[in-house]
Amino acid sequence: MSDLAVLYSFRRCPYAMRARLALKSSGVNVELREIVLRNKPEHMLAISPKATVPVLQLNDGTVIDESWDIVHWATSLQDPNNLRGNEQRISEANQLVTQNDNGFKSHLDHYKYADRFPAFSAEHYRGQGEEFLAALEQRLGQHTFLIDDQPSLADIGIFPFVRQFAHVDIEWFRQTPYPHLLRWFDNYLNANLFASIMTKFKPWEAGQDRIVF
Ligand SMILES: N[C@@H](CCC(=O)N[C@@H](CS)C(=O)NCC(=O)O)C(=O)O
Repeated sequence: MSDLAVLYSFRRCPYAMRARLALKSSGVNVELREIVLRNKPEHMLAISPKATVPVLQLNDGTVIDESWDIVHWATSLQDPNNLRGNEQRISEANQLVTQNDNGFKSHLDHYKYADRFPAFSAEHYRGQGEEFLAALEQRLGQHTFLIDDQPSLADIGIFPFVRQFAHVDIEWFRQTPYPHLLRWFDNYLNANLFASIMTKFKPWEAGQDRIVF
């Protein structure tokens, strides 16, 4: 058995991105197994029948298959960039990420795949998602990052979703009246941390050399 925890991940999944951002930021190494959603490895399905990525299996067999739990696991082990901070900062990040996951993500999916949700137009769904962007803009007008002037769990937890929303129609996104959000977006997009989690890997196959991430 590997001495490293194993992470099943999918490069373009925002939940998996959030987990990889936390792992890279913390410096906790794992064995990365890239998957494709239409062909999930048997081992991944065996340890996590709900069949979503990311999935992390620790060497004692424990399975963590919620991205936000992986973020907490990694940053609790070590947190050189101080993403966590005190209880209040962590709790604020948890609340914002809950809004992202329980509200914004659904608007994002409806906007991105509007043809599958013909009840309303893409613009309608975009407008619903935009309310969250406006709330982020307000925060980012007050400080450099979402919680304060330093990156926190909230920034790595939410950035991948804003990025996906932006890329549905990047020209629209760039002309929105949210200068602070655009600054924050560009800052993260161009950051080495983000580049470091977007390396492309071939889908994992049993028996291959392990990829230490
Ligand atoms: N709440 C889960 C959601 C993960 C999730 O929905 N991941 C998507 C990909 S972005 C997935 O694996 N979907 C299953 C599929 O498309 O087969 C988490 O935070 O980890």
